[in-house]
Amino acid sequence: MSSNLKDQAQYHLNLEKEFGAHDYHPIPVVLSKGKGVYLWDVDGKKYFDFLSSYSAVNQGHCHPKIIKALVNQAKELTLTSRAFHNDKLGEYMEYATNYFGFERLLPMNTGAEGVETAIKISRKWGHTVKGIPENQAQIIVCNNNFHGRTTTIISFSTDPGSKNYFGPHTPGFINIPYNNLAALENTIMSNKNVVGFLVEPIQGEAGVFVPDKGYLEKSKKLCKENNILFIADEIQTGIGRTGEMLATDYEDAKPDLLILGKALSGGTYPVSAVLCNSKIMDVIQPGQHGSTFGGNPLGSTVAKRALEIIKEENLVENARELGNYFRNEMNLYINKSSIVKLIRGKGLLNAIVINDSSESQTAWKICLKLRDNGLLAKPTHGNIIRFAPPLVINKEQLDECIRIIKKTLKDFEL
Ligand code: IF1
Repeated sequence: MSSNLKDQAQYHLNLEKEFGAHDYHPIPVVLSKGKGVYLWDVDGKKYFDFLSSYSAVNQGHCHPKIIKALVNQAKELTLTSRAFHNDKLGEYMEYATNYFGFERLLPMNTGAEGVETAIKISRKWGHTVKGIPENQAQIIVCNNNFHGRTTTIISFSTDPGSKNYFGPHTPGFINIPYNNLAALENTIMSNKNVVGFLVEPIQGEAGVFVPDKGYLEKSKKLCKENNILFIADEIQTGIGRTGEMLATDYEDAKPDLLILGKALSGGTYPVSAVLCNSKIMDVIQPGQHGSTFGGNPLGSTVAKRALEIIKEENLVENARELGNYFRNEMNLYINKSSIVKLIRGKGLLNAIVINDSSESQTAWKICLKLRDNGLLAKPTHGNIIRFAPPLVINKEQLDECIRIIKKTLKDFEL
C-alpha cells in the first residue's frame, strides 16, 4: 500500500502492479534521477541515497567519468560474445588481476553468476585436483547467508522465503553457524570431501553482522591446513565499502577465490568476476563455462574505469574515516535512545537495530518517515535498517544525513 504519493508516482506504481511480477516490496518512492549521493523522484523531490542499491553505487550515482567511458564505448562496440576477442577484455583482466593480486579473472554479469562460477570452479578443482570422488564435493556455507537467488544458491539458504517451494534443492552444501570457528573445524574434520568454504566477510542481508576479529584469518588458516578453498563473497563488502578495498583485507585472510559484483561497475552495468590463481582457474577449459555477455567490451570498459575511480578519489579512506565518524555520532544518540538498540558495521556498511520485535513494522515506518524527511533507506530483516551511502559522501552531507536520521528517530522514541 503506497502512502503520500502524488499522481505521477502513483501512475508508475500502478503500471508495475498491473503488469509486473510482485517480487519486491519497495519503499513507496519513484525515482527518476541520480547524481553522486543524491536521488530525485518523479515529482522533483531530492533524497540522500543511504542504500546505494545495496552497495552497487559506491562511486556515486552516474559518476561522470564512468558514464563518459560507458557512452564512448557504447558508440563503438557493446558485445561480441566470447566467440571472438575484443580489444577491452584483456586490458581489464590485466588491470583487475593486478589491482586485487590474483593471476586470473573469469568475467560474468550478476553477482549470483559470480557465486555460481566460484562454486563450479571449486567443485571441479575438488574433483580433478584435490581428488574428491566425482559428484561428492562438499562446500561449507554459513547460516543466514545471502549469495544470490539462483536455484543452487537458494539450496543452501537458511531463509525460508528464499528457499521453500523452489526445490528440489542442489546437494553438496553443509550449513554451519556464522562466526563459529569450532563449527568450521569440526565440519572440516568430519567431512573428507570438503572442497571449499564460501563466506561473506560481513553478512550483509542478515543484518550487517561483523564477525569477531580473527574469524576470517583463522577460517582461512583452517582451510589452508586442510587443502580447502577459502571463497570470499565480496559482492557487497568489496570495492571500498567497509573501509578497506576488500573486507578480507582487515585480516591476513586473502581468499583463494574472490567474488566481486555490484560496485565493480559503479552501478552502471551488470559486471561480476571471480579472481583466483592459475592452478585453480585452469580447471576450467575452453567451452566449459561462460556467458553471452560475460567479458563484453562495454562491461570491461566500465569496470576498469569504476575501479580506477575508487583509487583516484581515495574512496576506501573516505569510507573508513566517515564510517567511524558516523558510528561515533550515532552512538551518542543511541546511548540516550529507547528505540535504537545498537549500530554495527565497518566503513560505510552499517545497520541500526530497532528496539522492537522483528515482526513489528517499526523499522518500516521509520524508513517511510526517513523518506518523507529526504533520506532513502530500507530495512533488511524485520527490525534492522541498513545504512550504506555512496562512498563519495562528504562530511557536510553526512552531517545532514545524521541530522535527518536523528530527527526521524526522535518521532519514534518511546
Ligand atoms: C535482491 C539482498 C543485499 C549479495 C551478496 C551475492 C549477491 C548479493 C553478498 C547476488 C546481492 C542484493 C540482491 C538484491 C538485494 C541485495 C541484497 F537483500 F538481496 F540480500 F545486498 F543484501 N552476494 N544482493 O549481497 O548478486 O545476483 O543480485 O547481482 O535480490 O533483492 P546479484
